[in-house]
Amino acid sequence: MPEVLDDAALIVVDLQNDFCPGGSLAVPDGDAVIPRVNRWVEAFSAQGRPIAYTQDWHPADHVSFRQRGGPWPPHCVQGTSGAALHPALLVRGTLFRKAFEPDRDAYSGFEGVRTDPDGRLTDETLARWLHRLGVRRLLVVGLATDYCVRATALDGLRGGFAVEVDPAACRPVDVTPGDGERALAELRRAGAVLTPPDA
Ligand code: VGL
Ligand code: ZN
Repeated sequence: MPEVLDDAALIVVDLQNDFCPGGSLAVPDGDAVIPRVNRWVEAFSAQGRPIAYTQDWHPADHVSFRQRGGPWPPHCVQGTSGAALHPALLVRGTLFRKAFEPDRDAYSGFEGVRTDPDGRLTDETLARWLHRLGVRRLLVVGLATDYCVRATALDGLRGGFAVEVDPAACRPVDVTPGDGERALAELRRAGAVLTPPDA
């Protein structure tokens, strides 16, 4: 079992059907990260450490969609199967939803709010929840390296957390080839630690 520090939380970013093969905004090989992510979920939950799952959660007329002049095909529309977490993902934690306002996009999990067990949005942000639980370090994994993983990790660093990103548990969209690698280099420069592949 990989090592988990006692002030750490795991942040699983947007491991949703639409970002996996067959989805409307499929990240190449997106579902290939699931075994490695599940291993982290097992390790964090065995240590009793918090796990946050972020979920891109757009209204049907979201500003990021092409029909409104945005860069993306429609994806992760609230309540659809495309927006659901991938069925092979182990879910043992708390769900945070983001980008649910029609006219505003949000890549970072830190723009998300906690959902209660009935799936209703609360007003508790991810940062507030992490502080409430005494978390000081984050391990960030999921999709996509060059968008929501990048934005979440950078916000974590700005918020004063020690941030680790496991590249083997992430995949990029790579709209331009190399975007994923550039995002990892930027994260390292900003102070994030990249998990070695043999962790
Ligand atoms: C994402 C593009 C659009 C992501 C979300 O989760 O990385 N990418 N919406
Ligand atoms: Zn989105």
